[in-house]
Amino acid sequence: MAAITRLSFDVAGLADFHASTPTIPERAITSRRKYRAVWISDVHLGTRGCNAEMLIDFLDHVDSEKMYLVGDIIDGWAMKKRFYWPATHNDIVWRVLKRAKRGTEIVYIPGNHDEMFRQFTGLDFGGVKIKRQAIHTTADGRRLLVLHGDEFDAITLSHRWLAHLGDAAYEMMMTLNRWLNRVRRWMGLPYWSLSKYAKQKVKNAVSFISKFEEIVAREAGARGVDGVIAGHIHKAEIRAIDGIAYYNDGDWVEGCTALVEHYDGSMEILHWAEEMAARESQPESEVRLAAA
Ligand SMILES: [Mn+2]
Repeated sequence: MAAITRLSFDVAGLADFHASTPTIPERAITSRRKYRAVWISDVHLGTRGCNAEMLIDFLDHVDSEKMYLVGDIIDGWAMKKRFYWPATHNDIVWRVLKRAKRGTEIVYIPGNHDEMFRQFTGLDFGGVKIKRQAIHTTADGRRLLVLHGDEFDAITLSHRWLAHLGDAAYEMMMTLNRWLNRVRRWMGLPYWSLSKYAKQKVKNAVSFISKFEEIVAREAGARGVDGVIAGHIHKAEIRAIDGIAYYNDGDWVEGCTALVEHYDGSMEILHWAEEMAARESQPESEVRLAAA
């Protein structure tokens, strides 16, 4: 509970953000690619797994009229265990609030890792509206239900491994596996695979993902909308399931993806690690950005 109090203190401190400056300076806004709407989720701020620099780069290159934060933005679970909050994580909060101030309509739908924000549903923090769910109407008139997705955890039971995403637990298990087998070899014992056990878990995860997608799409169909946008499972996706458009914006722990809506209503997944790699091989575009 102590960590929650500490987190609340940090949230209260956000009021000073407009007067502060980020540690990584913000780049020119004139050259930003603009979309009608952007969805990001599963950022897991407060964990070592969060690719903060990559998200900062994304926010500095992409702009939108509307932005949805689809949950697990801040990882309250991880912060309860161990407080971790580097300056780059503040830089992300700073950029989101700055964006709201500039006129981007921002909707924050807390997930299960940041469920402490659900108590603020209906409130507005510096232009960031907190909601449990939202309906987004695309430029081509489609109604899409936006939710985090943990609502379906009770139905999709084999999800416990998800708690370890954005956590060092999985990596630690792999390291442990190496050491364990080094000792076993030294003792003349055969290889025993802890990683095989882990892979079995991942195999279960694959069937979990398709099950999740189908259940979420079915629920959207039952609610009479044209499609659904979720996060939660760290798997970016655009596909039709029984006539319902299923979208998932992915995450910023492994995939580093965002979902965007173009001005004609078409949707696309941006793979930011690939975008950054492509830009590095074409340094002139970076020069143009700096000059703008
Ligand atoms: Mn989640």
